[in-house]
Amino acid sequence: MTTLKEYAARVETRLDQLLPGGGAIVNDAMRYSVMAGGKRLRPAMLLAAAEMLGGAEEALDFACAVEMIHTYSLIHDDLPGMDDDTLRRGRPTNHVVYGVGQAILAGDGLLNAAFEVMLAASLADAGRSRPCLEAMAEIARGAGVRGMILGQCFDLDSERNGVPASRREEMLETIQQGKTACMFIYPLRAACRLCGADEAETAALTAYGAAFGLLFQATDDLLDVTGDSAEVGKTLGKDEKSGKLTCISVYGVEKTRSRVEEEHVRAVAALERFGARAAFLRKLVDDMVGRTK
Ligand code: GRG
Repeated sequence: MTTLKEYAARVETRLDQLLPGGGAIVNDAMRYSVMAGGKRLRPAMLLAAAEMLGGAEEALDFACAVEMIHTYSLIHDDLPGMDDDTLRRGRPTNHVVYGVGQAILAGDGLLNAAFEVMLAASLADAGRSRPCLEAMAEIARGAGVRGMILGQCFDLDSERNGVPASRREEMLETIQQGKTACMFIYPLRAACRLCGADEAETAALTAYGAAFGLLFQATDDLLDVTGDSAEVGKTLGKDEKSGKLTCISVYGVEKTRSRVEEEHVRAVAALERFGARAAFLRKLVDDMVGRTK
């Protein structure tokens, strides 16, 4: 079985080739955040799902595009107008190093570069354009205003304007489904499109992605109160201070732990139909349960 480390190494080698070289500060700023490490969970998931479904030559470039979009979202999330953070992936955040203006451009540049990469893959072989474009549509859907951006929008709005007690649970679900789970669900669905998966396989991987995403966010919320900042590589303990809607503020630590267990069971169940071929995806979610970074 391929390990997360091996998938991450493949992705990093290809990202290095795909990212534009020097010549302008924005290129340095893009590289600074992309090459700062990161767990590479989303691209690894796309690659592993594609392999499990029979493989697709374009999967690696699509995986890199997903990592570019994810990194853009982190750069923008750290800006003073959003989460206002100074530490990410164990390094000073992009705007601390390059200034707010360049950090905005670096995020914009990464989002655009992701679509350039996916379009280039889609145009490279006329016979493969349809599945590539369908995969690109999945990723655009997940990252857009019905997915990650929507989640971030409600996150910012609830922090700024508050949420009535009667709507906190529902709002938390909307935020976490959007800002976190969509960036697992839709890359998996993209792998399904690239590989011509059938409806049942696509539904199963969608269910896995949703459970994984909610589990991942719940463990992220737990780490914010129980984790070690040096190990996690970002500032911790901020959620409570900012009055953010999190699993902890809505459910408390114990219920959040139970939720992690429930989503774990759901994620594993969703993989059943794939049997031994899903070994990597199964291990990935197992490893998330007690993660410390
Ligand atoms: C700016 C449109 C826009 C969206 C921002 C990603 C995001 C949405 C906000 C970052 C803050 C946050 C808690 C997001 C939830 C998802 C999450 C935990 C992201 C961090 O992902 P990891 O842990 O990061 O996979 P690495 O650095 O390992 O890639």
